[in-house]
Amino acid sequence: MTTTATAFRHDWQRDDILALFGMPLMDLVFQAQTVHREHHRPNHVQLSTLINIKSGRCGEDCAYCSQSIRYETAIDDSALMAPTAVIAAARAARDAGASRFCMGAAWRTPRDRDIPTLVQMVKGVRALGMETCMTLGMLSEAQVTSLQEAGLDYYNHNLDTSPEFYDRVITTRGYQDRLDTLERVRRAGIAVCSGGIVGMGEERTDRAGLLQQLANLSPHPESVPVNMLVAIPGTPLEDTPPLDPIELVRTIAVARVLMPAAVVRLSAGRDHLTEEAQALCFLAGANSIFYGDELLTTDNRGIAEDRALFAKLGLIADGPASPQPA
Ligand code: SAM
Ligand code: DTB
Ligand code: SF4
Repeated sequence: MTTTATAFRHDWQRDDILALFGMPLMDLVFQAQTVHREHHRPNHVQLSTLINIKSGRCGEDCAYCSQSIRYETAIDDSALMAPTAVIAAARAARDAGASRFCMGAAWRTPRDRDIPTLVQMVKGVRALGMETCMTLGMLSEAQVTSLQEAGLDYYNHNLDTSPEFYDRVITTRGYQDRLDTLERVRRAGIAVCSGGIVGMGEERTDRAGLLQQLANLSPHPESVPVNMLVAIPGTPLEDTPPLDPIELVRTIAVARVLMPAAVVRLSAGRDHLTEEAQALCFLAGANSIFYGDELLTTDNRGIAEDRALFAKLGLIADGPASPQPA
């Protein structure tokens, strides 16, 4: 499932994008929903479940993150999980209805000696009939190749914010490092999952700048997670005032217009959104969520609540591609 490079624009200017952001909300959402229906099945939502396969003690200084060793946060540290435990969790996620299993690790970059374990995880999760995704930090060429050969479907690596705001959030890894990893992943034929975070105290022009960077990748990322900051006690961003949810809706709508064929994921922060705000996000073109009671270190909206919301809104959750009940 690779997006073709030719059909869409990759030359977006910041002002074009700010003009979209500034449209009357109903016009913007109408345009986004129109684009959405040209490229996606209406009312369908893709479900990805997250697992933290290695928690905490990360050397990077991402100001939003509970897992950086530099901040005092209330999380449990853990070594890399055993593949059998990861595969068991994937089976449970599949049986609860998720189609993709996204394995995250609190690393700047994996150690080469961990790659065989990661390969076993990919193979085991794929054998369940699920799509696989990993987010492990920066990857070398050889690491990308090993994961691709194992059958990894998606790699998540977020740009997080605009190039201008980036240094206010992360100093231990540059914007170009992130683009380089995305380029390696793309060249290896692994589908790209890349998005960012809104609500970190950035301006609208930074949200536009993040989407400009993503939309000017050619081809576009197949998957674009839009996270609302989860303000975690102990991190430098703990006291950041929450973003107005209508601005999240606008961000999702603009992402949909700029990247028509991408799956746009309403990601972290859903636990703090009303059902009405989530419904607006789906109307604006979000067609994927993180599904499961936890994200990496924080709570997600629960499965039962999500099922009830799907029923209320008439949303159809896309199940595993080839279900193989246990
Ligand atoms: N350590 C790897 C890395 O940073 O590339 C992979 C895991 S990292 C937790 C993946 C992404 O989760 C981050 O790039 C960020 O976009 C998102 N994220 C982390 N903490 C968050 C928070 N508190 N609120 C919203 N999004 C968050
Ligand atoms: C993404 O864009 N969001 C996910 C996933 N990719 C790895 C992570 C969200 C983390 C939220 C905060 C936490 O639970 O620690
Ligand atoms: Fe480490 Fe990733 Fe957290 Fe940054 S976001 S501190 S790289 S785990």
